Amino acid sequence: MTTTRDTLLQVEAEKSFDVERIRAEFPILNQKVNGKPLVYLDNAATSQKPQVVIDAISRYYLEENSNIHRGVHFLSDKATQSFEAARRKIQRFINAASQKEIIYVRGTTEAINLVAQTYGRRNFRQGDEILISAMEHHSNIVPWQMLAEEKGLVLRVIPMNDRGELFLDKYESMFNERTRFVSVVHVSNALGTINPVRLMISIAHSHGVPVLIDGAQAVSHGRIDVRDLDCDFYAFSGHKMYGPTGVGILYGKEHLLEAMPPYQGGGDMIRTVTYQKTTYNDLPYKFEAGTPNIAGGVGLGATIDFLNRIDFDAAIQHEREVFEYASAVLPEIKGLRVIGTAKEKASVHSFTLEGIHPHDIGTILDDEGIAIRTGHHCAQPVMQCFNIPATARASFALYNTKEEVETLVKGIYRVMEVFE
Ligand code: C6P
Repeated sequence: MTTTRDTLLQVEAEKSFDVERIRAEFPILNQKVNGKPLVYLDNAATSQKPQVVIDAISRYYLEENSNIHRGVHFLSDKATQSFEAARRKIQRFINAASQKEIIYVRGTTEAINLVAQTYGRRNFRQGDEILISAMEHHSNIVPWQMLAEEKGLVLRVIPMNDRGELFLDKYESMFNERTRFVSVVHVSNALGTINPVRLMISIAHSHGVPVLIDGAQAVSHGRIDVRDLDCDFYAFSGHKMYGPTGVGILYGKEHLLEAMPPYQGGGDMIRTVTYQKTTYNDLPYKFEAGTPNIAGGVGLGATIDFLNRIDFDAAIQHEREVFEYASAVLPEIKGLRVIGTAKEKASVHSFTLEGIHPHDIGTILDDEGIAIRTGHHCAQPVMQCFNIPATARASFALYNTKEEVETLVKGIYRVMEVFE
């Protein structure tokens, strides 16, 4: 007879983190590249997807495919339910107060553009100031620059030190009566720095200024609680957190979203339309014009189920141990310079090798079956700050292992041999 205690023990056992069992859930990892076992260390660009997410997308198309919020028929109802159930899972995952605060978008880039083009266009006037940081991805620079050009705004940049940490005292002193908005990255994709966003938000709020957090690199490396952070907006992409491409989330506080004009016009975002006047739908649909990425939303819901099932906290702990191992061994390589040495870091190791262009590092590592990213990582101003054209970047996920770090180190020595 199975007792409650047996069941509890079984659940606990399921939850303890076994990296080999997790790797088995990611079929793509089990392959050879250039005759060597694949070592996938380009997770900051996009993470791999577990079988359950691939199956959920496939099942959606095989069994449920239909347009949502529109039909009275069986399939439309089923598809709508799956898509909306996923929204509620995402809401719980980031601890948002209401599903009205969860807007489906294409990804982080679209989420930031949405806020710039709606909240920003409505609320900013000539001479108003927006604060961003010195370590932003282009997605959190260009949308604000475009708006600044159109409306005569001033974009101000919170500086950082040579370890890649923001100067918080300087940040605080940048607020004045023209400061209208702060938009900062949670975890830098080029440096790995974890910014103290909770503190930064409370400083901004003490000046009455709302804050958007670019969480593209943060959601898969730690628990995000938007109410605890008290951020006004939080943006992230499904594909960097083991979910599908083409779907992401803008979280926004309900009262802010309520007061914002729509982003795009079209189907589903309206309540009534005449040639004279259109009235808009309720949240969150007001911001979701046209047929959304339904399969993507369903896939993202399955991703959340996956993260909950495997014990996300244990996975984060495992990833942290692998990352710390890499942090210890990489700097020991002679001629290797780590770019971004902040005290608080996650997932990303950017580096250069003396006398060797990062693209050559990437190409030779690829011969060894190791996938990393090389270049400016869509963060050209960060490269300018460090006076380098590019870096090689190894970025980690919950399925990476210490053995893979060792393969990377051997690969780097191989690169150096080639250039000797
Ligand atoms: N960074 C990287 O290799 P999208 O493309 O919309 O899903 O995410 C954009 C984005 C925004 N902010 C940060 C901090 C990011 O890292 C990214 C995407 C990838 O670093 C692709 S350039």
